[in-house]
Amino acid sequence: MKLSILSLFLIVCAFSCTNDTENKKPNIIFIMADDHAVQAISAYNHPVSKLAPTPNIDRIGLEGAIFKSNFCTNSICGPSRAVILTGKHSHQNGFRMNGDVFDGNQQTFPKLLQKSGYTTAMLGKWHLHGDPQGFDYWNILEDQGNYYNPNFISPNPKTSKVDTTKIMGYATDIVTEEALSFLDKVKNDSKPFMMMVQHKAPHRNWMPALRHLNQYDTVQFPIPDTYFTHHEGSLASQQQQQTVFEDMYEGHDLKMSIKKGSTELAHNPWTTDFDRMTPEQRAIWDKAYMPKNDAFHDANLSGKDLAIWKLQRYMQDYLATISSVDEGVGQILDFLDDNNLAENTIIVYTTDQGFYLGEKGWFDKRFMYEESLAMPLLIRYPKGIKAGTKVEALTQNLDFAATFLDYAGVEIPTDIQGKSFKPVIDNEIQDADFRDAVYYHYYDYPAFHMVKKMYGIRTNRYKLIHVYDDIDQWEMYDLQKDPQELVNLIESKEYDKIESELRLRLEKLQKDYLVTNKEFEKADTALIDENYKRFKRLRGKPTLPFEH
Ligand code: SGN
Ligand code: CA
Repeated sequence: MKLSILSLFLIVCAFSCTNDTENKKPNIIFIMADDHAVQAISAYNHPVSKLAPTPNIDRIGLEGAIFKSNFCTNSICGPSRAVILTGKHSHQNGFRMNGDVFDGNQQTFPKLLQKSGYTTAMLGKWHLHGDPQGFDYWNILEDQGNYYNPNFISPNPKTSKVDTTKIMGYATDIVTEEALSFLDKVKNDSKPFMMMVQHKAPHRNWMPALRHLNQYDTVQFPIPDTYFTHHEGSLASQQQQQTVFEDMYEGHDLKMSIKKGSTELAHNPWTTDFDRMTPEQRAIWDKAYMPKNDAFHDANLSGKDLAIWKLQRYMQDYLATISSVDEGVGQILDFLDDNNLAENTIIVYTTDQGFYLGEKGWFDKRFMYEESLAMPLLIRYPKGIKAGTKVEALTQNLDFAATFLDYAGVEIPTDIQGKSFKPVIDNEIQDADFRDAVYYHYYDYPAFHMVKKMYGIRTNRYKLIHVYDDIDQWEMYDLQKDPQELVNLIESKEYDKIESELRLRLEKLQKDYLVTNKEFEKADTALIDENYKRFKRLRGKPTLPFEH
């Protein structure tokens, strides 16, 4: 009798405990890198990533879902982050460009999750100029963040003030350690958690961790077909300042030395990134870069060879910064496995927008072309997503907030403009029926890289863009026939009908998203001229510029 009472007790306990975990809302881990191109994640199979694989990030997609057509609404850092937090387009959340200040009092998905019982954390790059709200814990990189020995800002538990602390080490590793220590704190809690882990890497000026300084020295990356394009159909493309071989700073970006045998950096308008290193860190850095910089001086390159050398140096550094991000993702996945958390945790890997890895000759983002419009998105949730799922639906960063709320069983407020893509994953909606077109608007002109203001629409086959500031030009592309977006079809009679349909659909999208005329304000002409000159000056005189 004694035994059976005990067994009954154990059975009831086992049942209620299992039940408890089963009913527990999913934890959410949102990992976001900065400027991590789709081309540089091996799960997407691009030739570049085959030479620099990301096995841990890939695991998320292979064991869960990989999104093939995920796009941002405004290809720039702060604005993308604001869209993600609010589920609203830039003109609705008020953060249109990097210099804006995010109104932290507005509704965000972390606040809604926190209110519904989640423990929330925000770690790493924030870049919204204002303290994070809606988080139980936060520790953010100051402004853009630095790769070496970065400053972090966090609330002081004793006073109501915030503290800025310099933390010694490498930014990506520190953010990963912060994430692991938060997980350790909450791993046994009955409350679910939502943690945002936001890396600085692989943002400009691409400074790898000391252990990765020579990782890709011997790898030659493919040169994109469009590296030397003249941008025939696009005035905005002709007037940008983000061409690898013309606009990179030779010291700051390319880590070139002034001459053979010297460790002094070539042109570097601000030295902060290197000045933050300790003498020991700098010595390791110089030991790694000096032989390759000396070899460059010996080679005496010019013209196209020099332009190609610059691309290789850019790729080697950019991809090496991703190695530490991938290692960090691996550590988080291991932690989930070791602590029995994997099953009930939604883990997301994405970035704030796409990036150019030499396509069209460029680095940076901002344009509405595929490389910067597309955002990688990989999600694993063993309980709710079948391994090997591929999503072709036109999803957006605009949808993240609604999707997370949906998975958490929290009501999605009606003013959120994005849509949950959970029904697509659950096969309740077919990919093609989720969304027929995405809306885009970029405002940050005349800022860094001088990319003009533009808005537009992308369907699964076509793209229509209106560049509207000091130039007024429409561009249209057939992505099926011209995936590299080199032939502007706006004057083509053959496409007249499609163009009219796209214009109508664009107007309808603007109406639905509550876009008003005040969104199309132009920049001050004097400032435009001044900034063209200012950014060229900042760049310095590149080694042997050439006509191509
Ligand atoms: C810095 C970079 C730019 C970059 C912006 C915005 N210059 O100003 O190249 O476009 O950030 O990037 S740097 O020389 O300081 O690196 S964003 O991702 O934060 O929007
Ligand atoms: Ca970015």
